[in-house]
Amino acid sequence: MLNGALIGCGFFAQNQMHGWAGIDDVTITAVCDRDSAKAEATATRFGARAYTDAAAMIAAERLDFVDIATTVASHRPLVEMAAGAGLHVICQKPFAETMADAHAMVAAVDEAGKLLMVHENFRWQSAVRAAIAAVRGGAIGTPFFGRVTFRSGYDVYAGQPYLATDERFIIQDLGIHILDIARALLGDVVTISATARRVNPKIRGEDVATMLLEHEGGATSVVDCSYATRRTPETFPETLLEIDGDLGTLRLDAGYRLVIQLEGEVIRDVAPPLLAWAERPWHNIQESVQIIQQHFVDCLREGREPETSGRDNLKTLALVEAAYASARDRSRIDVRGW
Ligand code: NAD
Ligand code: 89Y
Repeated sequence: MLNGALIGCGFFAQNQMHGWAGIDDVTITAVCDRDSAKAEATATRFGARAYTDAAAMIAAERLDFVDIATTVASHRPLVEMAAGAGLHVICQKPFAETMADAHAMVAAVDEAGKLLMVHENFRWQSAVRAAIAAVRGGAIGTPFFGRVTFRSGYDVYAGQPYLATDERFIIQDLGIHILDIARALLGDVVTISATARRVNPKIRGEDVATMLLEHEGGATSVVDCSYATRRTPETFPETLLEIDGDLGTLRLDAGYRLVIQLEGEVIRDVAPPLLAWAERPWHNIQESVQIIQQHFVDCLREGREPETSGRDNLKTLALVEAAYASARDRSRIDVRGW
């Protein structure tokens, strides 16, 4: 049995707790939030002990890992604290506010000889996973072009009010996932250029971003994100895909419809299951939470690095940082060595 503890009992952490409840051989024995009401509510809901101080919780509990579900500013101190206590770590995205913080966290957990996984869950959504498996399995030959797109007018600010007030919005919050999917499909990135703008006058950061990526294998992709797109049907929170290969094309269309065209056309329904605790339209994301957490447990058991490890996530985070720099300077940025 693995003993874990959750740090941060806010909006998204509830999904993580449900996810853990669905995984065998893991118990979340304790939860912690600086806000005692949130800690108590989550502890009561899921049957754990409540704390308001992460250091006190780590000292008092016998833990194998911590699952950090706080917003980005607290990630580095919490990851370093957990590493210092010799624990395995999962940390929510965005992993860090700077590349220096991200590298420091990877080094701290490495020095402790423990596993560090970033909760970069979009590439683990079952529909996206089906597309990744097909592309990696050679279903359309060698890919030379990709479009990875997320356009929505869904009110994300209601559940996550900080998204309306933070200086950075869509690239750091959502684009990070979509860039990560582009990497998962087409490989690591050499250069990126981006434009970004704010359409909704009521928020502080950018809510539209369009990014052009050159991948190591020679493919080009367009990664485009918007929370200012009003359309019917509303596709939140689906990521749509179009990948051209030298043998054929693959699309992940709205409604979780996977289309592979070679001589003929194969259409598969890859809609995610509605888990007992999940709610539409979030069920797609909620299922991926359980899948990525199961992946972490499998990696711990088998002694291997998670696909979405801290080290791997440095490459996704570099794209986020470079996208902001490119949009600001109107430049094209080589991210190798970031
Ligand atoms: P939230 O503000 O609702 O919850 C964060 C909680 O952490 C708060 O209750 C806060 O009191 C607590 N906290 C902060 N610092 C702490 C500390 N040092 N010790 C103890 N508690 C602390 O935020 P949220 O919307 O749940 O988002 C949390 C993270 O999850 C963000 O980084 C966000 O980007 C991410 N998120 C990920 C997904 C996904 O699909 N992967 C979806 C939504 C949000
Ligand atoms: O915070 C974001 C995430 O990670 O997935 C969707 C989201 O909740 C809003 O953009």
